Amino acid sequence: ALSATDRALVRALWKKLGNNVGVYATEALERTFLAFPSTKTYFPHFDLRPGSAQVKAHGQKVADALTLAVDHLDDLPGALSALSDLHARELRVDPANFQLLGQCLLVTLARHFPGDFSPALHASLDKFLSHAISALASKYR
Ligand code: ZNH
Repeated sequence: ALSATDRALVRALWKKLGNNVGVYATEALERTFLAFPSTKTYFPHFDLRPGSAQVKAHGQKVADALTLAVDHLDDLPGALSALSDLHARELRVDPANFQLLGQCLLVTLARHFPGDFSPALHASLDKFLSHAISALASKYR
């Protein structure tokens, strides 16, 4: 589980991101599509070029889900349960892809906030993302 320190570090970072979580989530998505092109196959109906309004809108949705998760660190499976259902049953996204987006989010935030990105924050953010990802994967079976 996430320790009190993990929670505090993740919450402090989220506070710093403020209204820009969508900006970073969008950048992380763009990075995911470039670094791991197979992820693009889930978005045949999207314009995936950098700066795409569709990717930006989707980035904001992903950001809102992550912010909801940060607000429910005590119950990530509950907070992400409906979204897990959607990905498992309707979208049918291979959950291995969640790790790729998680990794790209970590790299994106590290690049924008190098001064904040201590090994301790790195570890806590990685833990948070792993827990959120396993909650998102929980309805697959
Ligand atoms: Zn996902 C959708 C979240 C990952 C694919 N997503 C979505 C949404 C959200 C999310 C919120 C919206 C929903 C509604 O509308 O209701 N995701 C998310 C998160 C994550 C994810 C949080 C992690 C972390 N996804 C993912 C991946 C992929 C995906 C990795 C692949 C690759 N999603 C998807 C799709 C969709 C979604 C395809 C649908 C889109 C449209 O719009 O169409």
